[in-house]
Amino acid sequence: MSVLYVFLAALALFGVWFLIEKRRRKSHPMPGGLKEDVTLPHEQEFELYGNSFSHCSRKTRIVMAELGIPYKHRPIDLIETGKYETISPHYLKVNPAGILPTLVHNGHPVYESDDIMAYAASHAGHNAPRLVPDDPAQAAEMEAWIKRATISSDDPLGGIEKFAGSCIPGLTMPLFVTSIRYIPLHRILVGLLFHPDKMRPVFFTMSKLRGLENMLHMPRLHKMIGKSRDSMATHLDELQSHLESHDGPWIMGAQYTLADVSWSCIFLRLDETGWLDHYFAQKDFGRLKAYYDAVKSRPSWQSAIVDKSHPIIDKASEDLRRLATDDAVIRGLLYA
Ligand SMILES: N[C@@H](CCC(=O)N[C@@H](CS)C(=O)NCC(=O)O)C(=O)O
Repeated sequence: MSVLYVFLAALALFGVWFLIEKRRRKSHPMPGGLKEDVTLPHEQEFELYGNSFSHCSRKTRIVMAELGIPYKHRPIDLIETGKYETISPHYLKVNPAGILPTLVHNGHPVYESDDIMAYAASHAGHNAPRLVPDDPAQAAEMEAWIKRATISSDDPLGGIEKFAGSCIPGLTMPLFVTSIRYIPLHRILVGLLFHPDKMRPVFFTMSKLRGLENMLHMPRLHKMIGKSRDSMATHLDELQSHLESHDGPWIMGAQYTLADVSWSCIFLRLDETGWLDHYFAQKDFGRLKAYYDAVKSRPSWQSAIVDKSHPIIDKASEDLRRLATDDAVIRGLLYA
C-alpha cells in the first residue's frame, strides 16, 4: 500500500513539475524582421544567438563577418550539439518561436535568417562592403537565389523541386542519426516533453535506438532522402549552368552578395554530409568545385565557420563518411 502512495505522490509531483515547465516553455511563431517594441538585456550593440551546426545561423555569421560588424556571439545548443536549448525558458525570452538564429541590435531582436542578413547589410555603415546590388533588377535576382537556398521552418520539406533549401533536411538525416549517438537519451526526452514539433524528438529517439542502417531502411525516410538527393542534383546543375553562362566569380557576377552567403552554406551542408563527394563523382561539376573553393578561401569562412565548428558534428561527419565508405549496405541505401 505504501509503495502505491509513494508512486502516486511521485506521479503527482511529476505532473506539477511538468505543468509548470510547460508554461515556462511556451512557444509561438514569430514573424521575421525587427521587433522594435521588444527590448532585451544586452551587452553590445550587436549580439547574435546561433549554433555552429545550424544552416540558418551560419548564414548570419558569415554576413556579420563579411560586413565587418563586431558582435557578441551567444551560442545556443540544438539537440544535435548537446541539448534542446532553443526551448529553454531563457532562450524563449529572446525568441518565442524557439528557433535560431536571432540577431539583437541595441536590445531589439531581429528574426528569420534572411531578414537578419538583409538587416545587417543595411545597418553596417558606409564603409562596409555592399552585399546587395544597387540595381533593383539585380537585387531581385539575388533575392530569388537566396529564396532558393532557404529552409522554411513552416514546411521544411515543401517544394524540393523549386527550393534547394528544402532538400537540406532530407539530405541531413544521415548526419542527424550519426550525431545523436553522442547525445544522452534523457536530453532527447526533454524534446518529447516540451518541443512544439514532436516529430523531431520522435525522429531523434528512434535514430538513437535504431542506428543508421535501420533508419535508412524505413521506406518513408529512404524515399525522402532519394527525392532530396535527385532534386538537389538538378539545383546544382542549374547553378553550374548559371555560373558558366555569366562572368563570375560569384552568383551575381563580380559582386559577392547575400546569395553567395546562402549558397555557400548549402555547399557546406552537402560537404559535411558526404553528398558533395557523391555529386562531384557523378558528373563534372568543375565550376561548382571552383565556386566552393572560392567561398571557402574568404576570411569570413575561417571566422564564421571553421573557428566555430563543433566537435560532435565533426565526429559525426567523420563517422558518416566512414560508414558510407566501408558499409556496402549503407552506401547502397544512400546513393543507389
Ligand atoms: N526560417 C527560419 C528557420 C530557422 C530554423 O529552422 N532554425 C533551426 C536551426 S537551423 C532551429 O532553430 N530549430 C530548432 C530545433 O531544432 O529545435 C530562418 O531562416 O531563420
